[in-house]
Amino acid sequence: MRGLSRIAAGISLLVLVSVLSAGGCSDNKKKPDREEFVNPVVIHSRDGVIDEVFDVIFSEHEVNGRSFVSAAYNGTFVPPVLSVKRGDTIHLRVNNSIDQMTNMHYHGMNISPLSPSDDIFIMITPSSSFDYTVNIPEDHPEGMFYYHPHLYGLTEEQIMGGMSGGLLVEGVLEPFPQLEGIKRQIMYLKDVQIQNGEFPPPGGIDPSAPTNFTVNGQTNPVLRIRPGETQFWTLMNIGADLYYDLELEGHKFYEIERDGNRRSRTVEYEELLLPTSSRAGVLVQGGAPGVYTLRAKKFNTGPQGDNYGGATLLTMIVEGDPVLDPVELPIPEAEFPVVGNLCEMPVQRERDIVFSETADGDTFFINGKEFDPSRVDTVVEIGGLERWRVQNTSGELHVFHIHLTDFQVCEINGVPQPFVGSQDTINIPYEGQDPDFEGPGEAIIVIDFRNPIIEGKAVYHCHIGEHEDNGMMAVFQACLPGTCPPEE
Ligand SMILES: [Cu+2]
Repeated sequence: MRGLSRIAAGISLLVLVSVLSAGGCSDNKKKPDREEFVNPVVIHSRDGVIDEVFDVIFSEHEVNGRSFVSAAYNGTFVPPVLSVKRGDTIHLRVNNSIDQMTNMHYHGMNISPLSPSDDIFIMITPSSSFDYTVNIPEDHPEGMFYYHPHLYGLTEEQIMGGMSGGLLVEGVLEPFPQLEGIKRQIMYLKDVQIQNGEFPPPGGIDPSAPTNFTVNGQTNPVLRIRPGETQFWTLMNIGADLYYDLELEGHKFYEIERDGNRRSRTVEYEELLLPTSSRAGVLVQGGAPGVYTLRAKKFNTGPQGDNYGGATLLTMIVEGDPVLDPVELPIPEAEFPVVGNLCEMPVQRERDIVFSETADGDTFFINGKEFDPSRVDTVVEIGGLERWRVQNTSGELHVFHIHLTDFQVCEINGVPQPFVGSQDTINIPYEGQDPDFEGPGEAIIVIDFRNPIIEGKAVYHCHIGEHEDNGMMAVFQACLPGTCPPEE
């Protein structure tokens, strides 16, 4: 957290009380008619192509009965899911009609970082446009990705204002015939702070401040399921800063997809932690008839970090005729396509990556340096795997994310992790969080740098918007053997 947060923390109780009474804190507002849960609009590719225009405009939105103005794609807080198949092409024109720069990143996608594809060094200046072309390879992982701006210093506020939405590569359920035709529910988990009736001014977001939790822009909508019915939910933490520690009363999450990768087997959770930018594809099966809540629990990111209040995200009503022949859960492991265990494979290189911050929590570093887009911090030779030890010497959690590829988590604070597949985001414990583990918190991951499509420059960073915007980001250059520049 930043110094601002400290000051705000002192008066947070007072603020909380006034916001609660104004109905600002999610589930405390009693409405006579609860809204039904609504999926985001889905735009499907046609003849292998999506051709869309996103106008970035200041527009008025209503969340939890309160209105505010923020920059958004085509004026909506809940932009569409772009749904493609392997081998498709996305043509996306971004028109910048706000008074800030912006750009677009295709989070988690295994695509080219070269312009006009996933080049996050592009800056679209006010009153100008950029035409992105994203070619999705024929062997691209299937699952849920997302798009959001990646403009250094402005990412947090642009995302919180609504600029993030789903990018679906279809096909993740295909190996499982028993899931054919099941209902799919896509849930954008986003929060927005509204201060004195307005979206926070530049630099005004305080991650610890009271906020409005939403699912697809809705506040605690009702979602219905039959007893024994199995639905596929994609829970997407696509907000600016928050962790979501999720609990579905009386029900389990059966995860079969994480971060746009099919798992190697079903992973069962009573409680599912989604750091910023994580997406989980989970099967949920309706239990006994009744009313159950999906809650984000209160969450503390550490002594140097932030406190998020909890909220009810939605209410699940189990009702109607029971399904007579429910899908057997978990899905048997034998039905999952085989995935290689990267943690057991030889690596070409090992590195140490250290996340740190100043004592006042205002400035953030990777390996002692603040982000500089003109510097190359890490040169990676394409063709192999690398084992990275990502350490956190600060007193708050950070979220490691790398562009263009995925990694497998091998160890967290010395504890070997079960093999469940790859992901693009991992929470890094803070120093001292685990009394049994001495020194900085750490995760050991193996990153896949084998795909030549990643040739070019991209970044790895903390995905907490506040930290990323204040220095916690570094550049990597992926090069083909024989073409690599010397490392600085
Ligand atoms: Cu961080």
